[in-house]
This record gives sequence, C-alpha cells and structure tokens, in this order.
Amino acid sequence: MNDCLFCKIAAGEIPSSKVYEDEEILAFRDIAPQAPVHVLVIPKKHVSGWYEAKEESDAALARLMRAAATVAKMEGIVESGFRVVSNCGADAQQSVAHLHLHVLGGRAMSGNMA
Ligand code: DGP
Repeated sequence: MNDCLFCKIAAGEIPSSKVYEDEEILAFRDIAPQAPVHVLVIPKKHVSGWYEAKEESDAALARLMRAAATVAKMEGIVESGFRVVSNCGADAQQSVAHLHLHVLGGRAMSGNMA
C-alpha cells in the first residue's frame, strides 16, 4: 500500500530502529514508547487488521506471534514478563492501519487488559 506508514518503514523508505527482521517480518522500536521496551512487530506485506487477514495467512500470523516472543527474548524481558497487544479499529485506538503487535515490557503493567 503506497500511503501506508508501516509499509514505508518495511520498505526502508522511512527509517526505524530495527530490532528483528526476517523475510516476512520486521520489528522496530515504537516512536512513542509506553514502556522501557516497546517494539512493534509487523508483517512486511500489507494487511490492515486481523479482520482482513485471510485463512491462508494463518501460518504467517503464527510466525508473527513467534517473532513477538523472539523479540521479548532478545530484549531480555521473558523472565520479568511482557505483554503483547494488538489494537483493532477505532475503539481500540488503532492509529496505523497495518496489522501490528506491540511488545511491551521492562516495567510492571497495570491491570490485565486496558
Ligand atoms: P496503534 O495505535 O496500535 O495503531 O499503534 C501504532 C503505533 O505506531 C503507536 O504506538 C506509535 C507508532 N508509530 C507511529 N508512527 C511511527 C513512526 O513513524 N515510527 C515508529 N517507529 N513508530 C511509529
């Protein structure tokens, strides 16, 4: 998608602080971190949200979750604990319409969900 911010980051057109990369996934630091560790994990191929993802993408989505766990390991927050969040749509405050996981850690989170 030409006008998608995260597609531009995935393509290297907009710089990012890269944490992890493979053929289909990029992980980079959030520009407005909400925790000492705040990394975004995205598929390089554009998908706007979970509701748009097709069944044939199930294996790729599982790899996205696996990459989030890999990032947590790389960032040293497996022992202390971490949270994986994916906002979908307006009520969830999704601001970038490109599927992404937030990996948050390095401090105690408040509450279970919101
Ligand atoms: P969400 O609100 O769930 O759609 O998360 C989008 C996140 O993207 C938000 O936490 C801020 C982050 N973000 C927005 N623009 C940029 C950018 O240009 N670079 C980086 N690294 N992160 C960005």
